[in-house]
Amino acid sequence: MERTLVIIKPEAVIKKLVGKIISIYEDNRLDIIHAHRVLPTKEVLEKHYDAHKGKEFYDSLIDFMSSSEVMVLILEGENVVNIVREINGSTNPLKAKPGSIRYMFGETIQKNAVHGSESIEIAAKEIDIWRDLIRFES
Ligand code: YYY
Ligand code: MG
Repeated sequence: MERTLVIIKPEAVIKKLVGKIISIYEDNRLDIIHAHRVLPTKEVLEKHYDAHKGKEFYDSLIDFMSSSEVMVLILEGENVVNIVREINGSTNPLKAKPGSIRYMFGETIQKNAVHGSESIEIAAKEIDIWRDLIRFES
């Protein structure tokens, strides 16, 4: 069954939006097969955001994502990668569709509430990158 990695980002955890965000995924019939709250290490974040290394927002992004605990989720379901990207909405909350998580809860392009993997292949890589930190074994 297809899987994806979701990260509920630091500002959304601080604002106690974890329950609301998880409910939105469940209301869309997706299965949360793992959830783990953790302070991300820079080592894991540097692997996770490797594709953005060198971009002007990269250092600030790594600092922000390691500033406070996140909730890491693994979701499972048919077409879950695309469904989650759709539910999350555009990267920039100002451009996200009404009803999407980033529209409702995003503050800025950096503090945009959630991360969702971009493809099935990237999801598998990201799950491996986070595996030890979130104690996910299967
Ligand atoms: O996959 P997605 O999260 O929607 O966007 P990406 O283009 O992969 O960027 C990853 C991450 O980087 C984004 O969620 C916030 C941050 N970011 C930023 O802080 N400033 C930008 N101009 C672009 C992206
Ligand atoms: Mg991305």
